[in-house]
Amino acid sequence: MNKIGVGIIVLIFVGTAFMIGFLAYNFSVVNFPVPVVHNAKLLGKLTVTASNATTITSTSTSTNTSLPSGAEPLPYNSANKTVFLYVVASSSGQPFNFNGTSNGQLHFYIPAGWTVIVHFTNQEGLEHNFLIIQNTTATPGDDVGQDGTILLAAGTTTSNYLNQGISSGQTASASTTLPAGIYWFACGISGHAAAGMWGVIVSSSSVTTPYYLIS
Ligand SMILES: [Cu+2]
Repeated sequence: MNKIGVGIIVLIFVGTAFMIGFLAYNFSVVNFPVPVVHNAKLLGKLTVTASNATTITSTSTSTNTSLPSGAEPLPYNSANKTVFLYVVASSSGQPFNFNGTSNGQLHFYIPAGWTVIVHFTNQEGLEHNFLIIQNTTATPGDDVGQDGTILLAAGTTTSNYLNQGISSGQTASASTTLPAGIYWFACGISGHAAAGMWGVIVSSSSVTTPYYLIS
């Protein structure tokens, strides 16, 4: 074998060794971390731990309570099992909103059987009202009274809700007790809920501290 032949063989060995090292490096960098990140995301969604929970202090006691990730506490009084919902038809953004949300984005979570006290303020040019409905349909139509049973009416009545609300700058209040279940809150004025003015209330025995989530 001449010198050129030896050189070619050496080059082949060196090149092969380099490629094996390169592939092993890429395999470790690209493949190894993926399952770890994936698991971390799943754990974050499924469990509440100290690192992703929000610690809050209630308005009436000094009890610290952990909430699900992304949740914000609602004001409440655990002594008389009351939660306060401050709801605003906001003047910023699109007109058919509650606290800037629409179409079921805003979810209130309350302990089953607690009393809900609603303070509903209208900042919007159009008249609006606030209803809590035991709904029997998936999404609201033009007349929400046809979509279930009205349990609470603020700024209107259970019979005049289609065209009676409060004007801009006014606040109306109402209260009711909600057994375990899933409800809508919605503006009852004809077509307003269908245009987006509704959200969800979850009353559950698994909720101990009232909170809300916006999806
Ligand atoms: Cu309305």
